[in-house]
Amino acid sequence: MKRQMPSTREIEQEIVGRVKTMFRKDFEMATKEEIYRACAEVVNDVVIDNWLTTQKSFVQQDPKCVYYMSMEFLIGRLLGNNMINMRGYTEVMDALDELGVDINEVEDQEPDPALGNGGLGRLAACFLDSLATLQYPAYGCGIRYHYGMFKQKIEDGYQQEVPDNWLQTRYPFELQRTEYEFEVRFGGWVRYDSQPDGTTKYIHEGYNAVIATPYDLPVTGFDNGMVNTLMIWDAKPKEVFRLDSFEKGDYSRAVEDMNLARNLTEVLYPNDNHIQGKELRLKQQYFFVSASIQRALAKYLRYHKDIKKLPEKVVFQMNDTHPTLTVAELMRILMDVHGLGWDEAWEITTHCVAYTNHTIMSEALEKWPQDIFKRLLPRVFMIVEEINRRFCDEIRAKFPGDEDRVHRMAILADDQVKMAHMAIAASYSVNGVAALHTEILKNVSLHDFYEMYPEKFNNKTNGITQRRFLMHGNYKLSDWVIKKIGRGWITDLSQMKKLESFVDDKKSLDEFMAIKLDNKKRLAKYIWEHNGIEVDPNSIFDVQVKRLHEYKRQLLNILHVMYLYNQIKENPEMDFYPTTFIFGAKASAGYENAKLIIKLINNVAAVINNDKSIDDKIKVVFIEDYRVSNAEWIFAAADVSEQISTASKEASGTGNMKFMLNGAVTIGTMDGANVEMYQELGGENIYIFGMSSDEVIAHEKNNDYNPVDVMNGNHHIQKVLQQLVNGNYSIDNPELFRPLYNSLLNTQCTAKADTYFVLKDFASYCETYEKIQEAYKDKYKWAKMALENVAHVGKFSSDRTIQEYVDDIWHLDKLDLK
Ligand code: H53
Repeated sequence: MKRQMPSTREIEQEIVGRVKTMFRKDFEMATKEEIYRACAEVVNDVVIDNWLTTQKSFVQQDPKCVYYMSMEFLIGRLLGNNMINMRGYTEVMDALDELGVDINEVEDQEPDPALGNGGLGRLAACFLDSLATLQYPAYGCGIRYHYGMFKQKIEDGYQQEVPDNWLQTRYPFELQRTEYEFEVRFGGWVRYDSQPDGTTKYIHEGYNAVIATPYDLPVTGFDNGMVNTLMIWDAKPKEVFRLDSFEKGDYSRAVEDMNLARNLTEVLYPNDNHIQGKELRLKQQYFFVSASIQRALAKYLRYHKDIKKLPEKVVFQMNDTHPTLTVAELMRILMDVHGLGWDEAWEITTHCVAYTNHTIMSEALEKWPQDIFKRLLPRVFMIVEEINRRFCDEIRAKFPGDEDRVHRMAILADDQVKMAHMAIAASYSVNGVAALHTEILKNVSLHDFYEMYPEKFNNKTNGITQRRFLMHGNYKLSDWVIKKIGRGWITDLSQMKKLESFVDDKKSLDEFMAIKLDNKKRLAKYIWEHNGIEVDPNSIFDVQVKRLHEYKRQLLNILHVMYLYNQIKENPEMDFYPTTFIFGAKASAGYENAKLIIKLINNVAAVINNDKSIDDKIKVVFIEDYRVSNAEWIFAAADVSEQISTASKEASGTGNMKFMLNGAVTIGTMDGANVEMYQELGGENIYIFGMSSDEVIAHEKNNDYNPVDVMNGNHHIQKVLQQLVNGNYSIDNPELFRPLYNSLLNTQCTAKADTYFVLKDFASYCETYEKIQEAYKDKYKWAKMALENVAHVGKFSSDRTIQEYVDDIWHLDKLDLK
């Protein structure tokens, strides 16, 4: 039986009661943090009852279950999310109101669990939300990083990274489960033992071991009593450091084990779409993969005898190549622990694992040096060698005489272990994350593999959860939509189509835009409090928030702002609708150009915002520490959504969908899921510019793009590029932005220039932007366009995505919770 949240009155009493018992305080004396903790316990109480009921149904119904294997889960704060999903948000808000406390301030006390970098990690969190809402049994499997994504401080325009110690105080939503601990082994060597029956036993010796301890977090479904589990693994030494091991001469082993455990889960690597190839990262991968498989198999074997039937009950979805060790580790456990032969183990493994590819960027493709891999995981490496040997034979059988192809596709080649190749060789499904991306995988980047296994390839266009990104982040719009079309969209986003009947109704459009204005005021206040910049809520809010990466082209955006500023300076009377350009982005700590782009944005902001002569026509704001919690407010306040990646490079994008859901109009390239947004919206409700992916790919292939030619033909570009290096935006150090200038023009001839076609797309971007300016002046035209975006967002719910994964790949059974 689903347990409901109590009434407002009861919640109020419970909060007061909890404050008393937890902190020995009268409510009036409690800090905001203590009130947050009390609220969390009130909500937890309901969540845990439902968690127990869900577990009981699991045992009774024995459904097939997906293990979503991911190095990242960018879950964001859970209090608000759980209150929404338990249908108790308003009740808690009212109860707190009665007690004279603002719910936003209480929610603000929760650390933002930032166990991910960007799109990939947030997608995993949206998927868990949808799985629980659709009542599908699922476990998220990840790592309990002690330090999540760093906090970003901007000092003198530069990004500074500050550690994110989210576990400094106890996190109220996690539950340590020591009863599900497992051992994970690293290093050592493998001894062969011939058995009397002619088989060989492989014995792993001389290893270092750690104990993996899971912490379970509840994943609540919307209004259905379903609570799935996200297990994040922490490490501890197998044996606490003991003096007797010192006496036994094992001192260094004991210290090694302790250090290994201490380092393993310490920190999330802060790279998005870029792999650094650090040994510790490979250890992290093996650690959580091994522990998760062990727990999954233990759970399976508690209720089933026949390990060969594992694929009937278990599927491991590998989120990018990061958890690809799942393939070899599952093989190892099936053979070395459960005594199966190679063929039996391979049969099971290849029916249990599926792989999602999230990028075509070559720097994101994981390749591990074989020597490191072998030293760290000697037995697993042997298995990879055998997988590779058999896989190469299979290629030869299908394409006789084509040794080039064998070399291109091999898992072990060029002294490296190619993780994507192993993932594809073993998975029964390989999917891309947007239609265009999947086509590029099939026809270009994974073409060899597509020719070998066409049946494995499929597309699953990404999605987002409307519960967090509308109901929680933009409750005013959410309430308005409920008033207009009812509540069905909360679990069936396609119902947003019903808003079509209001797109020509001026009264409705007025209401809709009044909500946008309120949200802009909320963000303007945030900007004032955090940046000390006054922005006009009546100006156009033009927003680009996402990770800083050259392919995402924040540089194109800021160069365009510099161009607009030049235009206004040259023609002060020019007709220009005041616009606030808002940026938010973290750069990987070692990514020099990305960090310099942040500095450029901040310097441009300083110059423009302080230039009285332009009458506040342009304001530029860089929002510090962009993260899930402030993102919700930013999406709600946006008029224009910037989705301007170089066509073919953004696999899907999910920010684009969050803006659309909140009624922003997109300016974007035909890249990733923008293409499908265009199809859903029709050309009138989205602004498309720039080269197509085919054109980009052709230029890359032919190597025939010369940015200098583009510059020579466009004096606006010449001017902004000059301003990059003449001290206009860096008076003290005119050379400061030279590396960006060089990256575009390559005057040094050290590398390829303008890899991401910023200059090539510049003119088209400027022209298209003028149309946005024009459109915004017509209030109802704009309002209609914005509402059309909400009305056509249905496809981009992660509920739709998850249903497709279930239908085509996972084949899960819904849990009956009655
Ligand atoms: O994954 C998102 C996509 C987005 C893509 C992103 C991503 C990462 O965040 C990290 C690594 C990686 O390979 C891909 O860049 O386009 O929307 C979810 O699929």
